[in-house]
Order: sequence, then C-alpha cells, then structure tokens
Amino acid sequence: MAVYHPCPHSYTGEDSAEIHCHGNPVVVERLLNVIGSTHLARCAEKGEFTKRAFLNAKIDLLQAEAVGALISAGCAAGTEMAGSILDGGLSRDVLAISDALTHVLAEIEVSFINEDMDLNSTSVLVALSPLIEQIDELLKGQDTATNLYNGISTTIAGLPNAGKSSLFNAILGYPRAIVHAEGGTTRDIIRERVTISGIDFIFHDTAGIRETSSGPERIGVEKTIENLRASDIVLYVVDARKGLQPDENRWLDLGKKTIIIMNKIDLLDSDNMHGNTQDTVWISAKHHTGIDKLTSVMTEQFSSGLPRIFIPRHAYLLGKARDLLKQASESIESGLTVDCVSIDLKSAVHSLEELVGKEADDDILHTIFSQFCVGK
Ligand SMILES: Nc1nc2c(ncn2[C@@H]2O[C@H](COP(=O)(O)OP(=O)(O)OP(=O)(O)O)[C@@H](O)[C@H]2O)c(=O)[nH]1
Ligand SMILES: [Mg+2]
Repeated sequence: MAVYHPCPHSYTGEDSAEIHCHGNPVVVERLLNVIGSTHLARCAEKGEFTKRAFLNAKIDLLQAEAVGALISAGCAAGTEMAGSILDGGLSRDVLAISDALTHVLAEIEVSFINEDMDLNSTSVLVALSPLIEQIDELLKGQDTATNLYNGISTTIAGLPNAGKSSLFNAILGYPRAIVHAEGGTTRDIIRERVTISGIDFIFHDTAGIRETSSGPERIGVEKTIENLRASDIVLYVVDARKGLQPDENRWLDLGKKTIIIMNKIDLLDSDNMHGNTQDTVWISAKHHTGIDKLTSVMTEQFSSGLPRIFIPRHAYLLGKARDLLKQASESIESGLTVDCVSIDLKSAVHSLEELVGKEADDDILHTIFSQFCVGK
C-alpha cells in the first residue's frame, strides 16, 4: 500500500509517499532494491526527514530534538517530557522572552539616536527582571531532569535476609524475585521498571551486603556496592527487630538519597514502632503494609513535576542567556550606562535564537540530526 502525502501537509513539508509492506526483512530488502534500481532514489541519511521538516519550517529546532528524544525515550515520563516540547509550548515561551529582549534592545538603540529620549536604567532593570525569572522557571528541576527522562535508578539494599526481595516483589505486585528464609538468596541484580504517579523508577533488587561473604556471594556484594554508587534513590532495608547496626552506616550515603526501610513490623510489638518520615518508612514487605506510604515518600522527591528542560543543549543555551541577563542587570546596578550592556543583551537574544534554530550553523545541525536513526 502506498500513501501519498502532498506538500505542504506532509511531515517534511514536501511531497512524499509512504510504502507499507510486510515487515519481513527479506521482503523489505527486495522492495528497496526495486526502488534503488530506478536510480531515482537513495537511502535517507540519519534524521533526514526531521531535518527536512526543520529546514522547511514545519518544526523548529527544539521540536526536532524533541522528536529524537521521543523516539529514544525508554519510559513514560520521558515520552511526556519530549511530547511537551513537541507541542511547541517551550518554543513559544523561548520566543516570547527573545521578543521581549529585542524590544528592550530596540529602546536602548532608539535612545542612542534620539537624544531627547532619555532611557532610564531603572526601566531596563524592571524589564529584565521578569525575563530572568521566566528563564529560571524554565530551568527548574535541572538536577533531576536527566534522571526523570531516563528513569530513577532505585536500589534496594541491606543485610542478607532483611526482606529486600520481598519488598521488590511487593512493589512490583508479583513474585519476580526468589524469597527465602536463608540469607544469601539473591546474587545477581534483578532489574524492573515501575511507573508510579507518572514517574518511572528502575528498581534493582541486590545481594545482601555481608562483609564475610566469599565466592559468588562476594561478587554479588561487589555488584551491589557498585549499583549503590550509581543510584538516585537507595531503599536500605533493615530488619526492624534488630534495628540498624552501627557498621551499616557506611552503606547509607553511597547513593544520592537514602530511605531507611524498617521491615517486618508485623513481628514487632506496636510499642517499638516509630512514625514515618521522609528518611525512614516502616513496612511489612511480606504483608504489603506501608508500601503506599513508601511510594508516596519516593514520588514526593519529585513533587515539582516533570522539568521542561532535559536536553543538555537546551539547558546550556538557556543558562547562558540567563547569565548574560543577570550580568547586564548587575552592570546597570553598579552604575554602567544602559548602552554598555546592550552587547550582553544581544548575546542573550542570540543564544535564545540558537535554541529554536533561528541561528544554527551546519555543524550544529549535523551533530543534532546525526544522533537520529535512519528513517526518522
Ligand atoms: N514476618 C515477615 N517476614 C518477612 C518480611 N519480609 C521478608 N520476610 C521474610 O524474610 C525472609 C527473607 O526475605 P527475602 O525477601 O528473601 O530477604 P532478602 O533481603 O532478599 O534476602 P537475601 O536475598 O538473601 O539477601 C523470608 O523468609 C521472608 O518471608 C516481613 O515483612 N515480615
Ligand atoms: Mg533477596
């Protein structure tokens, strides 16, 4: 079946056609050979369709990169973050800031020519301040942006038999990992992705940490420690009857954030129970008690929602524009005349235009589109 997409309503903005056939690679190859034998066609380069869409002004550069991010997203939050750029909202906000700055620059320039027009520095400061705030708002949540796009790496660790695999299974809702009364059950790291309140967590069930371990168990412990160091969140499981042992403290600060999980509360007298906090949650993995509380403490770490900026080029250019505006404001405050700061303002406009692709050179375009795969 061939579908004709007439310009300008196609993805690229050009006349195009899509051929649909069975996905058997042998069939696809034969079809490509037939098309190639006409000598009227060649294979597309990486990202060529999206690059053409950009060059034909169907989308801007921010949106083109969002297409790439959408295709590569491995989790629900990632697709939502990419989708929110693709709908053009970020481009509109960036262009509004750039337009407002261009307006300020125009006023400064008119005041050079027209000596009667005395532009006072306070009015420039008043104009710049909300623009800096808007950029700060766009840049919010930078520290967790990449992690949210890729999924939050969450490691379940603790001494052997603490109930790590039981907790892993309770969160997943099915018996994925082997649970056994004997310590040293889990050796290989078991990994599963779970979406909780729109945020993707990649849970790792690990081997119990035991100093005296040897052989395969020792290798398991080494892997656990390596995993802890790369974690955004560590759920450190403790048998609540024994409490946290002093020599366990050294495992607590390896990841970015550790939540202590006091497990097996069904075996405690209620007198021994303490309240839940942001750092300690009391549960019974076996009886699925307290799991909701734990997941809400985990999602609260990301309560400011999904960040809008998660692609490094966007963060860099917006940060650069923000710093230039801040520098311009400080220069005015320290007594420099407004004409002296217009160069900073121009550079800030340039960064914003580079962001949406109004000012992108071939090298940048090549770098961006070469990260796409063929056919996109
Ligand atoms: N009563 C009670 N028993 C639990 C609870 N959580 C785990 N257990 C029991 O504790 C034992 C060890 O549980 P696992 O989940 O295998 O512990 P683990 O930390 O993964 O152990 P290793 O993989 O060997 O390090 C099993 O017998 C579980 O049934 C709980 O909340 N209450
Ligand atoms: Mg286990």
